[in-house]
Amino acid sequence: MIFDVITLFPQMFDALTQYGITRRAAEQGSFVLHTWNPRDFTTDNYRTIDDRPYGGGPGMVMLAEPLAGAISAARQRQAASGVKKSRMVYLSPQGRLLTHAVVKELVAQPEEGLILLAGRYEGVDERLIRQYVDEEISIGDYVLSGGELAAMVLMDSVVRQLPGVLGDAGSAEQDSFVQGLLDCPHYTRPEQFTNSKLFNAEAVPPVLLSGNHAEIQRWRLQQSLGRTWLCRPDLLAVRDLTKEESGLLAAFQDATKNLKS
Ligand code: 9WO
Repeated sequence: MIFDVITLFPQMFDALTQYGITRRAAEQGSFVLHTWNPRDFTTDNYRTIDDRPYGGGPGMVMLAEPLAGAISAARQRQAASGVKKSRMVYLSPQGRLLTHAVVKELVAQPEEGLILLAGRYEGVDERLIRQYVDEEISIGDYVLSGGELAAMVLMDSVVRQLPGVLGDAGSAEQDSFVQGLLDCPHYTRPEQFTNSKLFNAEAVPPVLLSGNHAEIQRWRLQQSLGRTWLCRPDLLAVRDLTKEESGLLAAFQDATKNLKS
């Protein structure tokens, strides 16, 4: 997968290429990331990339021309490396919400190049958006200081779904949301906190120590269903439950009721 990012702060993207799973994915060529600084596409002596908004008001607006220069350079590089179609995405609070379904849609077009525009200041000249941007994507209803972190969130969520990126072949399929459910609880050693000043004694659920894999799988599914019902009932409303799942959830709900009374 090929990403080109238009950004005033290219070094921020080291967070993606220098750490963890996404670093390994870059090293093994699962994705390629190029950054383009609009400042390098300015033509004046001051290398100006912003100006005051028409109509007045606080803050500055990113100039259309340096951005268009950077976008064109990114498109040319993508075309030269064999990309048939580049999809131009602007990260903004006005965009379509990034969900697992959107991530899957992007992963399903690996031959398509993505160009991500990360804005700064109060935003970008609207004519640049109208004439160059195919789609706006939001990562949530809040304002950031710029689009860079949103671009990295998008790329991270896409890259971990690419084939061969997660060591354990089944891991991406087992991720929370892949099944439309929240994740189950996780436990690791020690089995008991003894003499700990930091933790009260609290047992690991015995089923996880039983070695019965079928039972463990059922318990985990039940926990996922129960947590989704408790924390995100909206997710359950858009998903049909199998007979087994309905039974597991009913038992979870029953147990919760007993806790309350
Ligand atoms: C600045 C601002 C100031 C006062 C009132 C409203 C305001 N909105 C903005 C604004 O949206 N600034 C943007 C900062 C300009 C473009 C890049 N920025 C950005 C992108 N902030 N937040 C995002 C973003 C992107 C994707 N998903 C969530 C947030």
